[in-house]
Amino acid sequence: MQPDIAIHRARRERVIEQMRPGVLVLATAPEVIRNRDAHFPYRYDSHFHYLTAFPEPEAVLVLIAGDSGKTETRQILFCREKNMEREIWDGFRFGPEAAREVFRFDATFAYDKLDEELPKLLENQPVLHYAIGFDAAWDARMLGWLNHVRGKARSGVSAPAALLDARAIIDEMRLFKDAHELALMQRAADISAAGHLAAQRICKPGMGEWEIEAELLYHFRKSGCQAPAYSAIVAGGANACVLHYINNDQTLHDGDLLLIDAAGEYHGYAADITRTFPVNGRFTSAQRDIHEIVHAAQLAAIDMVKPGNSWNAPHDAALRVLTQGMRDLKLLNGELDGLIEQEAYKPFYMHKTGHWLGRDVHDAGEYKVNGEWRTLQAGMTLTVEPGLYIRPSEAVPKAFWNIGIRIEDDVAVTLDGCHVLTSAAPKSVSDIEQVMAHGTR
Ligand SMILES: [Mn+2]
Repeated sequence: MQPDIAIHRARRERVIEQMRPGVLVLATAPEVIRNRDAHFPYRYDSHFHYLTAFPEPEAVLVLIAGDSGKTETRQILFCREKNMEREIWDGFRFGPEAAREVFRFDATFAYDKLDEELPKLLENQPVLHYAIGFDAAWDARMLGWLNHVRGKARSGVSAPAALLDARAIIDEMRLFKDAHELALMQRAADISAAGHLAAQRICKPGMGEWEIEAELLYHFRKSGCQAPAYSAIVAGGANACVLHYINNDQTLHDGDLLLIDAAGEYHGYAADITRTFPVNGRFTSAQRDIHEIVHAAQLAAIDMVKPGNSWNAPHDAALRVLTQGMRDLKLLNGELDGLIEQEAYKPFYMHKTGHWLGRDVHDAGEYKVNGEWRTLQAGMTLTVEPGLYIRPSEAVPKAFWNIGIRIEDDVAVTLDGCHVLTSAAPKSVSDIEQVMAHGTR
């Protein structure tokens, strides 16, 4: 898909309207060495790419918002020069001239000219917006440029008197996904769901967690995802009770469950899916009991995702169902409201029920405003992911030991409720057993 450049230019204009008057400077992510002279695969900065669609490293966005109308606004990009020698080794570079036309900037400069040109762009601007503290080396450069401008005070030039975090404006914009973004997220979700379906189809006792991981990554990449959205968790048996287990190097045993938390990234947008199913295709009765509680909690939470509800309403709904379910199974004893109030569920459920989802798997956006949980609104996208994790303990019947179950879907808030982006991944006990026995629901 070609990035829709008009959309990105319009986003920059919206930033300018909110920062007027002032200057914004936003660098993309640096390349990162993996070892010796080998790099990790390059991933641009999410904020930078949201505003530019420009994919190369060594690039800086500058926005200038004059205080009296559009004539003083400018959208500027610094990027690497064309370089035949480097392009033979590393591949195509746009270069400033083509970048200006293709990505619709008013002006572009070579990245090498930052020290020369950037201070000039800071002159006589009252406010500087940049990602303060995000990168120590960049902070040092920025302060150097600021001091350079301050040094010209006697010639009548003023330096920005106020520093603001550029991310405050952009985070809030990124929280609300437009149609273009929702389409990309749906594609990331569809590809990722297909990977989960494939994993359920091939899983058998004796396979390695790494083989299932390979199946997932194969599907993500083959269907067009550029990368996994995060390190896949493929956790058999007791490993499912380790929340961030990513070693994926153990063998899968008959009678155990397998928890998979994995998804792809598609043109900069993440999916985030978790499913838990029996390695041998049939839930034991204890596994089924826990799975049905988590599934019911997840449906109750999804039910609360609608405009006007508090961010925390899905979490509260999930807690209620999880706690009631644990009471029914005698894992907890006491009165429901009291158990919730005392957080008696905490040994079995120690995380929240979701997070914003978008370009980053834990996406930009505040969860509270003025100390109050945020109100859900159309265009917000989040995960809904309750779980139960039961470690061996004298207080728990042995049949439940080492059962770790999480069920996670990606949900977009709509005008009158919500849309589950990831419903193609089999989720219920019956759908999972069907798929594992017959390959299809
Ligand atoms: Mn998640």
